[in-house]
Amino acid sequence: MSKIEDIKVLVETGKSKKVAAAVQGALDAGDKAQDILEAMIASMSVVGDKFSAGEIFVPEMLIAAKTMSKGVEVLKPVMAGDVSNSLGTCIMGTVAGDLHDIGKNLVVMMLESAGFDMVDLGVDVPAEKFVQAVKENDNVVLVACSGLLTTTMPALKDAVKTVKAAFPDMKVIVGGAPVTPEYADEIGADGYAPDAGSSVAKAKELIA
Ligand code: B12
Repeated sequence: MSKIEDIKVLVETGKSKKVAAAVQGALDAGDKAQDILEAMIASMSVVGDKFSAGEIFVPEMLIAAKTMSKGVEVLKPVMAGDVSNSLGTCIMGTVAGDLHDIGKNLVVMMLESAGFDMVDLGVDVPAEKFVQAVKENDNVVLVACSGLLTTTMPALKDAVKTVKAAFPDMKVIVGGAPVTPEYADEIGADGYAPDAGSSVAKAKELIA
């Protein structure tokens, strides 16, 4: 089995103590950080499918998530860009009622590498807290909201509406598995990106 295949098995089976060494091993053997990351993302889909099929439950999902996060920690310094010019501050969080943060953390990592000063509000962020963070931080140019559940899509709408009501000119980008470009448009967001990689181009386009 290739080193990347090994990592996928470790994430899918939640072997959090072994994953960091495996990721480092793959890097040392010449595998690209991006390929390792994509493999781990694919593994989370496998985990989601198993959950849907009733083969695993919330605790197993949680352990897989923890495992992936430990793997990402090893990739972070490798993926970080060398940025000297700040593009401005971006406030990011997962919306109210939603505890999913792996995707958000990847977007934070990519935007940070691209030159944004990131303020990460974490998960389960009430709409008002995004507004408060815009007020409390300097040079905020972008608000980014993540939502992973169909049940928290209204919270995404609420976050966009609340930020726009307080700061009509503030650019807001949204994303997360159930979000579509049409939905982003419908709720008044300025932009949407399907993944962390493409979030960089969209974010830069929005603040240009
Ligand atoms: C791990 C996981 C969990 C973990 C989360 C731990 C953590 N620290 O994040 C735990 C165990 C807590 C969890 C709980 C639940 N989960 Co869950 N979970 C998942 C799982 C398996 C993986 C999610 C993930 O990390 N994916 C990998 C990342 C990299 O992808 P991503 O999040 O989509 O992010 C990418 C893009 O979407 C985008 N992106 C994300 N955010 C943003 C924001 C912006 C601005 C932009 C531009 C882009 C962007 O970029 C990211 C990187 O490329 C998914 C299955 C799946 N296929 O997604 C289910 C899934 C999301 N969960 C689901 C469910 C049902 C739940 C629970 C309700 C289960 C329960 N009965 O309790 C709870 C809800 C808890 C809550 N209130 O939030 C369902 C959602 C179904 C739906 N349509 O709503 C899924 C799809 C599983 C399934 N197949 O049924 N879950």
